[in-house]
Amino acid sequence: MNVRKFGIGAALVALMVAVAAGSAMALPYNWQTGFQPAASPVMEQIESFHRELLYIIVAVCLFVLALLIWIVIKFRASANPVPSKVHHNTLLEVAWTLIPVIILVVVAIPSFKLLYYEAEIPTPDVHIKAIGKQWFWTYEYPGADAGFSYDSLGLSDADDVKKGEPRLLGVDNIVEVPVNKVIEIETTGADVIHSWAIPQFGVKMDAVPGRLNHTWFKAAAIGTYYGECSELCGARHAFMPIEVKVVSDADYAAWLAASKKKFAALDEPTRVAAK
Ligand SMILES: [Cu+2]
Repeated sequence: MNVRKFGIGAALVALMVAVAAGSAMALPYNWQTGFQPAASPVMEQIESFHRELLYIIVAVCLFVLALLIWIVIKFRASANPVPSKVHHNTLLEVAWTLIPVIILVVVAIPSFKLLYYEAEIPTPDVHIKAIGKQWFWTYEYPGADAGFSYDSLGLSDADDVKKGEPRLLGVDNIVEVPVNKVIEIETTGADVIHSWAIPQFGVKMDAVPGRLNHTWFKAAAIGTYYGECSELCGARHAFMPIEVKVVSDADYAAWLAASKKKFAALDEPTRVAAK
């Protein structure tokens, strides 16, 4: 009983911490049952579709449960010693075929709407290429105002503590993006299949060698968002996190200028070798 009490207490504390931290920094917590708070229009729609499905599923389950209980009681051996041999009931058979079809159509329409909403990328303000590698991410910011690339490696437990990052989620070089702007992410893999995923943005896109996949998000609030490689990619799959810092336009411009200088030096040997 004590263990149980402690578990619920810990869950409540974790919930309060998560609420206090606000939606921008919401991390998963023990005993969590819902999603991390949505921080992009796509994730908001995923959440509301999830809610609609939940209502339908609960209604179907309750209906089936009620039928089962009714049958178990009404047709039990003591109350019904001679079983009925009735079979075929056209009305019933048409109903139990048509009603599930109608339910599936009701589910399919918003489902396809959401799929298209996710797949059709609005005109992007920022374009980033994320290249999955065993076991880190390389990011490229192309374009005249950027034109640099860098590696982003997961931090050790000790470094996470030092930098105040959540365990296994902090990285050395963070991805920065401006708030309320359409960010297009192009993913590919350098060796095996990885997947670039940030739950709060509702983004999960496979990074496949020899292929370019596209996805997008529009971060609704300034803050730091975490994700992980979400395709089993080898021994250190669990150690290639994704960290995205959403900042104001001015901060983004400053970061871009500083990164251009910082990472240009690192790019130099590659450029010479490529000539
Ligand atoms: Cu991976």
